[in-house]
This record gives sequence, structure tokens and C-alpha cells, in this order.
Amino acid sequence: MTANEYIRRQSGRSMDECTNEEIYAGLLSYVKEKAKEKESIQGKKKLYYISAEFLIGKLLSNNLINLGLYDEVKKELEACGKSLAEIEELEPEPSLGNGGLGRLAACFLDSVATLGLNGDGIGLNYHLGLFRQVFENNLQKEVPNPWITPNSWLTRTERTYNIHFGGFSVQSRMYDIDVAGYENRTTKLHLFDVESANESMVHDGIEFDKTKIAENLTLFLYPDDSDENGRLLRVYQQYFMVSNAARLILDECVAKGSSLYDLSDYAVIQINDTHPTMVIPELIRLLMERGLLIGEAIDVVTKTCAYTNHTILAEALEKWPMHFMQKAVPQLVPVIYELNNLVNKKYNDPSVSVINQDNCVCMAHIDIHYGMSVNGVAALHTEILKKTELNHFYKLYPEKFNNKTNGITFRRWLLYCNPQLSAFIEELIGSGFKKDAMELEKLAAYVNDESVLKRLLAIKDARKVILRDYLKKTQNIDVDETSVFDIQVKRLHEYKRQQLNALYVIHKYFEIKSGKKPVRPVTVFFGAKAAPAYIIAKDIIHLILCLSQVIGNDPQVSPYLKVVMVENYNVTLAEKLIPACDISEQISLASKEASGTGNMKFMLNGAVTLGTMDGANVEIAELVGEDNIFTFGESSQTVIDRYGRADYVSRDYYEKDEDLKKAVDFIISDQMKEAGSSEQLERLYNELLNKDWFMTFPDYQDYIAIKDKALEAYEDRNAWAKMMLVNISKAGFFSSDRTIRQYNDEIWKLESMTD
Ligand code: 26V
Repeated sequence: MTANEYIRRQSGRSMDECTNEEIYAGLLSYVKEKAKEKESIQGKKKLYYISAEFLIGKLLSNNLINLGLYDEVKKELEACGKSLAEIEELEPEPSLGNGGLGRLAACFLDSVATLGLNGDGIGLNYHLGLFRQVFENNLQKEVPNPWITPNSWLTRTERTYNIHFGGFSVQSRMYDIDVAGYENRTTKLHLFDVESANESMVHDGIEFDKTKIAENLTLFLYPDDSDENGRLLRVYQQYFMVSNAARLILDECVAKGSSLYDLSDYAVIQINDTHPTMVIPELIRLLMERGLLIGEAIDVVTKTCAYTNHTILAEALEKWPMHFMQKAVPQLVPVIYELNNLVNKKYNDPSVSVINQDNCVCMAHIDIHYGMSVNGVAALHTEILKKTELNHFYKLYPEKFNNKTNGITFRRWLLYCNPQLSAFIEELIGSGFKKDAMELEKLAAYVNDESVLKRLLAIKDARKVILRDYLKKTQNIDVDETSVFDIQVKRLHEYKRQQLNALYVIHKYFEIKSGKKPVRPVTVFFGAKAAPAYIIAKDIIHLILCLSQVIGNDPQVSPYLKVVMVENYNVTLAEKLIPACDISEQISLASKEASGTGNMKFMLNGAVTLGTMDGANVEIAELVGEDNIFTFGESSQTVIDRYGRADYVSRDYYEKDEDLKKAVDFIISDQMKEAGSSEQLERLYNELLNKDWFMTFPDYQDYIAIKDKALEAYEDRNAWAKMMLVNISKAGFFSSDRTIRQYNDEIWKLESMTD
């Protein structure tokens, strides 16, 4: 049945008589039905990928592509004068993730389904997502981002559990989203919700009573944790997620014939960062309820669970006070004490204890002792974990440590978001790359073919026009499509160093004012949400928005330099920004970005990376070679050593470097203060001058030099197009299909239905 026939049968009218809203609703249920017709993956052993975040993005077009229906539906719509692009604008984007970690989980589900692996995702059904970002007076404001409409991708299931907390219990329900693999089978994302959720308790932006757990439990992703009640709520959320997960896993395994002693033959649990760590003590507890002795339960669980570490930032490694556990989940406390005692008895080393001297539970320590695998997410990151951050553990369990360099799904990040480039690639090398991303290497044969290089540039230009029009329509922003598009989009964090990029902009502003005009205008794009309670991150957003205003109002500078901060950066915007990008900014302080995945998306779409030797940038540099990337900045080892010596004084750099001083002082200039708030600009200025914890000043001159070099290189259009081509041709390694195959071969060991 075609989409048109389906809609006619449902509504009694054909597509050309329906409104876009009606067509959207019709297509949604059409796709849901089509996904159900696909074979779901079966098998004795199953992967359960538990994650607090799944940043799935809009699903309509993605599902149409994966189900092989995209072209057909698009044509049907066009035949009745409708546009798929306009219809998909009606779809709300769920904000069920912060950034890379959540998007990675979504890419992984796509690859698990595509490779025909038996695996499901398990997470939470946050009604209002993270938050929607709006700008007011050059400041970020957070508002709820509701996404569950009557026509949503969720399917209500009959699976419910009674989940107990200290002093009360709640009723849960599982909702499912079908995940369609590319031309293949489907798998499921299970999102648990609490039956008593109450959206009406939210007021004044994202404020709500954090103590009413039964009502607020699944309203927001990671609510503001600047106060104790917010942090406690996170413990309730995490336990709710994993207790449901553990019950589901045990029920499914028993139904398939597991005796529970052999659980690891039926299930493997991937713990995505430490948020789902309580699944370990919870499973142990549930197994003991079902008759296993504690030692037996620990053995079974240890063989079943694997942990992925996504950061080395100490402040991001979760440690929950024991009194939180006592209050929220008292039933886990005896198990956690036992896990701690066993470790202490065996190793007698406080640095590897489960409970530390401050009486906090170190979640990562539970994962490492009581799981069978620990992996980092890029080669450098895994090495740093082994050598420094987790060195004590590496010495105890060298066999558990392994690397799985992150990846991205090419279905969304090439086929869907850049059909122009995808079609051109197909014209050159055939369609094999859609299934085997390494086939992109065949593009290397065209590196000296001028007509191919010209087409690549033309496609980039076309994508810049598409972005220009989209930003005008959706955010009323004007951009000059003939300028160089230099883009930094990612969460706002000091270690990612948006502030360094902002200092470059100020430097350029002064250069232009003094008469040194760039040969071609430059547009510097930013997109970033800051955590609601992260003051300095919000100050950096304020800096960027003020800069954008000051430069925009300066007739001497604005024809040559523009700063654009897009509002509410999300997956949908990424799909527009990435194909249009010339220079991909990946400028984290070396050693701090575990991997990055935006870097891979940009490369795949023919942007050239300007970055530090950090995270997966290191692997990008190795693949494309030093002529096809712009790297700068101090090495991760230099940075680690400097932290070790604790002798960094940012003011020394400021005082010795006139140009740097001028740029930093501009933050608190009269012009800037006129555009913004003195309090915030001064706070940021003082932070940089007195702390600069992520060492922007030592990399400042190097950054300016390399960015100017990149802009100069851009002017040799033919040479630039070659760099673009090399980047695209080497991107195959970063397909999440490769990553997932490695997880499966080395950790999960599931049967693949496509082998
Ligand atoms: C969390 C927090 C929370 C509190 C304060 C500061 C802070 C800083 C960082 C984080 C990140 C937590 C984990 C995370 O999202 N890691 C990201 O995972 C991506 C997928 O593996 C990876 O590409 C990114 O480099 C990594 O930052």
C-alpha cells in the first residue's frame, strides 16, 4: 500500500485534500505500520544498551530512508503539490539528550538495527526534554521542550512495574519507539515513564517542586542540579531507569529459558557512562530475591555488564553521598556496602574503594570492579584512562580495558542531511558506500579531477544557500553565503573553549578596524546550550551574543566579519549547519575532549577540521594526513604535565602578550558593556585573568596563526576542494557500523543476522 492509499483509507481523503498536519499524522502511522512489518531481530543473547540519554532527532525522514520509502513518498507528495521538507518541519524534535553522549546512543541503535544485532535501548521518557533555549537580552533562558503530541512515535505498551523508593513506590509504564535499520530489521527503544507524571507542576521556565518525586520523576532530563534536591532527583531518576531495566531484562531472559545462573548467555548490558550504574547492585538484589546467593549474583552480574567511560573530567565523574542512597533507595545500601567490603578486603587501596573517605559512592568504581569491560571512546582517551585517570584500575584489570572509537550513522549524517553530496558520491563510486562506508575511499581516485572538485565546491555553495534561507526563515538571521562558514557547534563548556574562538573574533575585529581587511568575509557560527546552573558557560554565551551585536552594528567591520549564535542548537539545526560548513572548529584543550562526534559529521560532509590533537581529532589527523587538517595547540602530554605541576598562571600570558591583552580587555570595554551586562562580562574577564582553568591563553597565538592559515588556504579553491575530497574519502572509519561491529566482536558477542 502506498502512503497515499494508506492516508486515503484512514481519512477518507487523498493527500492533496489534506492539510500538512493531517499528512504528517498519516505518514507517522504509515511509517509505524511499515516498521512493524519488518522482521524484528531475535536470538538467544540480547544487548541492552542502557542510557539516560537518546538524542534521536526527528524520525519521519530518517525512518522513511531506512525503510526504503523515502523517494517514493517524496514523489507521491510532490505529485499533489506538497513538500516533505515542509511536512517534517511540523515534527517536534525530542530533546532527550545533552549532546554527544546522547546522540551517540541514537547512532548506535541505528547501527545495531542495520547490522541485524539483537539489541534494544533502554532509557527514560522525559516529557519536557532537556530544555529549549531562547535568547533574551543577550542571555540564555530555558523553557520546557514538550514533544509528546497525540501523534508521536511512542507506542504505549502493557508492561508496567511497581518501583520502590524509600518510603513510597510508583507505577511505571514502558513506551516503545521502533528503530528501523537501513534496509533491514528493526529494534526497539524502550522509554520508561511514571504513571503519575504531572506536567502542570512546571512554572516560570523550567521551575518545579523538586521534592514531589512521583509527579516530577520523568519531566526533565537532568534537571538543574545546583541544589541538593536537584541532585537527589537525579538519583531517583537513575534508580527508576535501572530498576525497570533490570526487571525487563530478567523477565525477558527467564521467558527465553534462562536459569538466571546463566544470565550472561542471554543478556549483555552496556552501561552508557555512569548514569545507569545502579543497574549492577539492583540486578544483584533482584537475583538474590530470586534465590541466588550474593556471591553467585555478583558473579553473574559481573559477567553480564560492560561500562563505557565518556569523560576524564573529574567533576563529571559521579559520586553520590551515601545519605542520598539511604533516602532514595535504601534497599541498595546493603548491597553497595557488600560490594565495597569485598573490594577493600581484596585490594586494601582507598583509591579504588566503592565508597570513598567522604562517604560517597563512586559510581565508576562499581562499574569497573563489577563489570567485564571498560572502554574509552577514542584511542587517545583510552590511553589517558589507562595511564592516568584510571591507572590504578588498569593495573588491577588490564584485560578489561579496551578502546572503541566513536562513530556516527551515515544514514542520518550523509544520506539524509546531505542528499546533494550523497547523490554525487553515488554518481562517482556507486551505491556500495551506503552499506560499507569504507568504500568512500574510492573517491581518492578523483583527487586530481578538476570537474569533480568543481562539483564538490558547487554542492558546498548550494548547501550554504540552503542554510542561509533556513536561518532567515526560522531565526530571522541574515548571512552572506559567499563568506567562509566557520562553525563551532557543541555543548557550551569551558574545556571546549568557545571563549578561545571568541577571542579570535575580537582579534579579527581589531585587525579590520586597523585597515587589514580579509580577502573574503568570514562568518563565525556558534551553537551551544549551557547547563542552567553553569554560570561561566552562560557568561560565555553572553560574550558571544554581545560580540555579535557590537560587530553587527559596526559598519566598518560588519561587511567582513559576522558572528552568528544560533538559538536552540539541536539535531535539526546540526543537519542544516554541518553540510554548509567550510571550517570545522574542534578546539578543546588537548586531553579533555574524550572523542567528539561532531568532528566526524563535519569531515564526512566535506568540511576541513581546525583542531587540537584531542579526542578523535587525533585519529582524523592520522587518516587524512597533516596536509588535510589544520592542527594547533599544546599536546595532551604538555597539558597533563602542566596540570600536574599546577603552575599555570594565566595572567603571565596576558601581561606578556599585547595582542592577547587587547582582546581580553575588550570583553569589559564600554561598547561591550553597552550591549550586555557588566556583571557577567566582568565575571568572565576575571575568570580568564585569574584562572583560565582550560588554558586558552597558551594556545591563543597558535590558534590565530592557524586560523589565518586556513582562511588563506581557502582562497586556493582547487587545493581546498582536494582537502574536502580527502576528508570525505577517509571518513568511512567513523561509521558507527564499524564501532558497533567492534563492540560486538570484542564485548557483546551476539549473533549477527546479516553476516
Ligand atoms: C558532564 C559534566 C557534568 C557536570 C559538570 C561538567 C561536565 C563535563 C562533561 C560532562 C560530560 C559527560 C559525558 C559526556 O557527555 N561525554 C561526551 O561523550 C561523547 C560520546 O562519547 C564524546 O564524543 C564527548 O567527547 C564527551 O564529552
